Amino acid sequence: MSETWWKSAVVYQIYPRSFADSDGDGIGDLRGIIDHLDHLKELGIDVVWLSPIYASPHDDNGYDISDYRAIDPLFGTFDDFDELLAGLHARGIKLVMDLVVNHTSDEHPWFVESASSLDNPKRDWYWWRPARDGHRPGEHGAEPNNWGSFFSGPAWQLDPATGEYYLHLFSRKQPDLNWENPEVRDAVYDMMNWWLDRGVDGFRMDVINFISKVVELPDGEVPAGKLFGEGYPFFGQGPRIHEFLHEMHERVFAGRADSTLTVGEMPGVSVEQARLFTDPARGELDMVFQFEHVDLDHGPGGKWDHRPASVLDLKRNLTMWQEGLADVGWNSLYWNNHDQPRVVSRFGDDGPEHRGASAKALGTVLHLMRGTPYVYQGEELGMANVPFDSIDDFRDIETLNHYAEAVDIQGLDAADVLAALRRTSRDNARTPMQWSDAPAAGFTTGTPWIDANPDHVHVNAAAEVADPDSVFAHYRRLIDLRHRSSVVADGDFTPVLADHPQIFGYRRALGGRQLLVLANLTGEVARYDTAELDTWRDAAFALGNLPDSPARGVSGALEPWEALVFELG
Ligand code: TEU
Repeated sequence: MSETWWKSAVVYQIYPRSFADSDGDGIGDLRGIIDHLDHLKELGIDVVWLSPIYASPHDDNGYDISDYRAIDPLFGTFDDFDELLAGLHARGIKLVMDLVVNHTSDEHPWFVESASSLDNPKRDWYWWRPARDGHRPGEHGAEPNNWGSFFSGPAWQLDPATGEYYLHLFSRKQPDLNWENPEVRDAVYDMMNWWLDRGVDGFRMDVINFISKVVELPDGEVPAGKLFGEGYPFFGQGPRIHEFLHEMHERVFAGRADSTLTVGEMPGVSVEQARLFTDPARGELDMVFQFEHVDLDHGPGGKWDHRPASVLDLKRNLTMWQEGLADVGWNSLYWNNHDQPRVVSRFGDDGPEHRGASAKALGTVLHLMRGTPYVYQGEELGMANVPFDSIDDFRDIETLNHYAEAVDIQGLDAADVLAALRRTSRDNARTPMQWSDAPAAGFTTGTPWIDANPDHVHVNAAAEVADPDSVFAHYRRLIDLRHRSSVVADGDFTPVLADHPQIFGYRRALGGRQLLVLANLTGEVARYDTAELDTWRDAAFALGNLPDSPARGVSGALEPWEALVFELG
């Protein structure tokens, strides 16, 4: 297998808690995944990225790990894991695990030891600091710096037993590991090799750009109206990040490069930085998850402060990333994951008339760009955001903490905050996978840990897999086209109709063969000048998302949410 096998691969993300429950406890598990492997095979995907299944107190649904070498009993056993891995490999599907090593759970033995005393040998495995000068521990303002947590509140927690604070960029139960300490790095690399030696095919690396921090941990600027300082300049892409990632590459992936996939989740990464992280000559990562396109609808107040993103906003940013990584490096391509609201509700139209067409149009423009596409569970069905109407319906720590801080501390209107949660909460991505129109969407025979979307009665796999006009069928055709056409995997990217306010258009070319992608990403008819597309008048129709798309041709008009793909050469 070539070292860049992933250039023609498609990855499917499974959030195990919400995928399929086999034992009726209302929580997804490994046997539930085993029972649905043929769904993945039918879709045609090449790799599964499995969100954490390790031992965890589940403060952040498994992204708080208490034992990296144990399967959480909630999800099953190592026998189940081995059966899942064998079942995937038997279908030609690789397995990429989620690697969460910027932090552990506070219940991990490493942290329990580290916290046990000021002079414990593992004290320096985490970021411990005394109260800020002139303050006593526990006093207001005594935190060692002014950084805020991503999950609301300060990024420091006082440990009364030792009178010092520990750093947690996420929840209090997710203390940050100190990567400056070579013992920490050795323990992580050892664990990674242990999983790869068991047959795992790579890792998705959680906030991996946060592992190098400016060791002085200085205060950040406090934006207007905010409670805490901006720590990102001091923990995102710190001074040793490339050194650490290259060291990891040498200690773990060297010698395995032709069969593994590494993708680094990097909130805040720029395209210039991504060129360095994914340049094969540098031996760091194969690709990264960047966040610019999914931050476009964040207003000045951040993710909960919504501002509509235009088609021009979206296509200009995606084009910049295509052009920025054209000559070196590689893009990962995604709309959805377990942290993002459902794209059909966000950038499409989840109403009954256009849900299917807009889901297919968004899938088309994503999958035929240059990069490796990621499909998040349910995206292949066109699953939408959930109309929760009470804070009691939500489960996500980030969501619940934000609601409490916004309503109880900042005094914002509860109805307004709830509206923002309905639009943006991570729980939109975490409702049960919709297998059928049965109660709880066929996800469980019990009571699901979070309510299923009521629309499962008509948006579900049972209804779509057999329907040639379904979102599922369209995703299957997109994946098949990537597998069949080296133009999709290796071709270059050139925008067309670049200033059109409704149409995202681009051309892919490799040797004498070309693809043209035209997608109207609005609910109104889009008219365009065919002048720059004259050579496409007689092109072969390759793919479309409406019943009469094959007849459309390059005609100067696209129906609402219509996507067309043509082939030349
Ligand atoms: O997410 C990191 C991250 O950037 C999140 O703050 C994400 O951007 C935010 O939740 C979107 O609103 C990773 C995991 O994907 C996430 O599930 C974990 O909660 C987080 O790290 C901590 O491990």
